[in-house]
Amino acid sequence: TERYDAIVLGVGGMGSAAVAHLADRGVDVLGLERYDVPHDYGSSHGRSRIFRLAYGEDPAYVPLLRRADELWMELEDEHDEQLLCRTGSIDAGPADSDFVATSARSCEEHDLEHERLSSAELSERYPGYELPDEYEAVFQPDGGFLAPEKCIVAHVDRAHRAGATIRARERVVDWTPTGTDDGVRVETDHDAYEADALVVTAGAWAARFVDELAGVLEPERQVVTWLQPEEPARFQPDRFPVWNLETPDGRYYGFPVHDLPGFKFGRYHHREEIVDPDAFEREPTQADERLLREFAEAYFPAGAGPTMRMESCLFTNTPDEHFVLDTLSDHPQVAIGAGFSGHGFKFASVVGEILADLALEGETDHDVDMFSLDRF
Ligand code: PYC
Repeated sequence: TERYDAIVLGVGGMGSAAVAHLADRGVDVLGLERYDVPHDYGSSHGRSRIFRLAYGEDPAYVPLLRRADELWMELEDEHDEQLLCRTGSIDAGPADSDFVATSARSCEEHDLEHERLSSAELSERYPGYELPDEYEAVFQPDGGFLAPEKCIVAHVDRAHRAGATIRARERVVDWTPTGTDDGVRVETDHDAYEADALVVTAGAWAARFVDELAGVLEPERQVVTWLQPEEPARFQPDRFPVWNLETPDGRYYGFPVHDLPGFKFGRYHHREEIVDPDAFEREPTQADERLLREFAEAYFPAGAGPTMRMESCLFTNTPDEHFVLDTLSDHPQVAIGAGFSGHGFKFASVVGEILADLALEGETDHDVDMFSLDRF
């Protein structure tokens, strides 16, 4: 049986960062991935993920976002390829929008540069936006989008350079503790391994490996579309900040044209379909397309040209939509990064750092109290 200091179960957005941080600290680490590295079956594909510091979910995320930003910049410098494109970020909605108010509060409490714009001011500056007159926006200049597949490749490169072993197309069947607070044995469909510590970053599959997450995590089907704008110049990265938009019909989000034809957007919690990650309708349907097109025609009419592409992916939601970053109370040699609830990718760089802390020290200097497993 091969022996390692640490094993990381799942090498997607979060797992690749955890493997890189562990390897960088001189740890002999094995990363196990059931699919390819990177792959399209989970939550880290689709060419773009929003990065934003003004945080409408909760201002408590801002310190983690600042550290995530620093770590993305370090990774980008050493990888020599752009990972984060800074377009600025917009959070917009009706004047009574909680999301916009919390986004503004996160800027004020954490001293982030920002501007409040009326709908008319927003359209004048960024003409792709044609929101209702009474809508209001928060603009924060440091936001933008990450290229998720490139981020995974960059973390994997860093991990390899630091001596990590990563095996793709090897499915973990089960793990067992070998001691109360030290040691694990991991069985795969190819082999068995032992290690001092285990990090579980299995995305929508996490509850299969951690009983404490069963009944907490809900995998959800998500669909995004790319429409070819009628006015392409308005949807380029230098003229079209990434956005989250609260409407009476839910929250939507989107990106400028990047890497593929069309401008990409989706509805947060799309059609609210809780699914089995191994058995769901991956292929987008006409009903998916209708929902998204109706939105674009109402709020981004200059963007609502022909469909170029659609894709599905998975969210893994917790009941409060905050993450799980913790060790298991019965087995502190096991660290968990799970339940990112559709807004996690931007944090992957700092999540890797936190999971390495938890796996090696059992604790972290980052404030992760709100992500504890025992809150459920
Ligand atoms: O974090 O902005 C975000 C986001 C939008 C859709 C999913 N996540």
